[in-house]
Amino acid sequence: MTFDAMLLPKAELHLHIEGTLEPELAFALAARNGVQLPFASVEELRAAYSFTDLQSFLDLYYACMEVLRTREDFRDLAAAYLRRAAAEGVRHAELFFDAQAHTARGVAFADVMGGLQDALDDAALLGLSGGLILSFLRDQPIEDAEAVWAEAKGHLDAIIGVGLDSAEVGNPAGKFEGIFAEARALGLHAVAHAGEEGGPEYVWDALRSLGAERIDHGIRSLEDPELVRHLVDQRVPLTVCPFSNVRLRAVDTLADHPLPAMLRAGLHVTVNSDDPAYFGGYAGENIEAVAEQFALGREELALLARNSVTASFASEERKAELA
Ligand code: ES4
Ligand code: ZN
Repeated sequence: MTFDAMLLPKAELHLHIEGTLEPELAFALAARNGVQLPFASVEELRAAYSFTDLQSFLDLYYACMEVLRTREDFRDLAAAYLRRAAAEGVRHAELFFDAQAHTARGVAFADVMGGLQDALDDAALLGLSGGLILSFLRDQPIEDAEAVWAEAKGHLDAIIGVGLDSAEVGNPAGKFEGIFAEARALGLHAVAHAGEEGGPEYVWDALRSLGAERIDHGIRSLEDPELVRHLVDQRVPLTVCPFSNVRLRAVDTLADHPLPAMLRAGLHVTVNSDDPAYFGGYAGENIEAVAEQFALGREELALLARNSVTASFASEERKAELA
């Protein structure tokens, strides 16, 4: 029997929970909430999953979020994701959520958090651990981030960290420095998307301005040898998302993906799914595809799985269980 890369026990560290909204669930929630999607059918929506860059994806991603309105919606969304993840060997999942995208539409922060936490609590009964990372939208006014952050401080026990996402180029991290400093002082972890479409200077910016402990994507880090040295020396994990990079045209094809070069450079790389409903696969499919594309052996796959656990924010006890 061949080794099944898909089922490798692992941690998922780069997953936007809103990016797990499958078209079928989007239409079910639209009907439940009396919301109109700008597509006539599941097939028509799926046919729109053809992106030219990050922004073309984000436009659809934010449009589909309109169907998420109640605590129950967020619970159902996360429950569906966690069920699927568990079936693919995910034992620990850290979920980004874009609170600003919901509060801006009049959805209560407590309903977003509460629904996601309900699903994580249920998943814990099945042996799947995890946590929530409050992600700020780097292309939106800092005042919106501050308003969400003020609310989040009333729910610190339910958040493991803060993150930064959305349109990267032209939106440097600096304006979020104050929030991230405060979050870190309160004991939260800090991560940031960088080096996805933007160059290595965005990775330096995330490290220096935000104190980011992990870099989400970071694929363009290889363009700066000094940065690579720094990331290797400091063992900064990079949460790489192969399908995402192909679908958003950050790389031409999977064969052109820098994952093997990143591994050869000694970077602490993990493989993740980003927005799996939109990009063609979950963590298991991403791992399986790179395993096949780059003929990764058992040792390299075991390294990727081990990296995902060591780069996670699970407790040391939990990491030992997952090792
Ligand atoms: C995202 Cl792929 C990606 N990049 C940046 N921000 C995002 N939010 C959701 N998916
Ligand atoms: Zn992402």
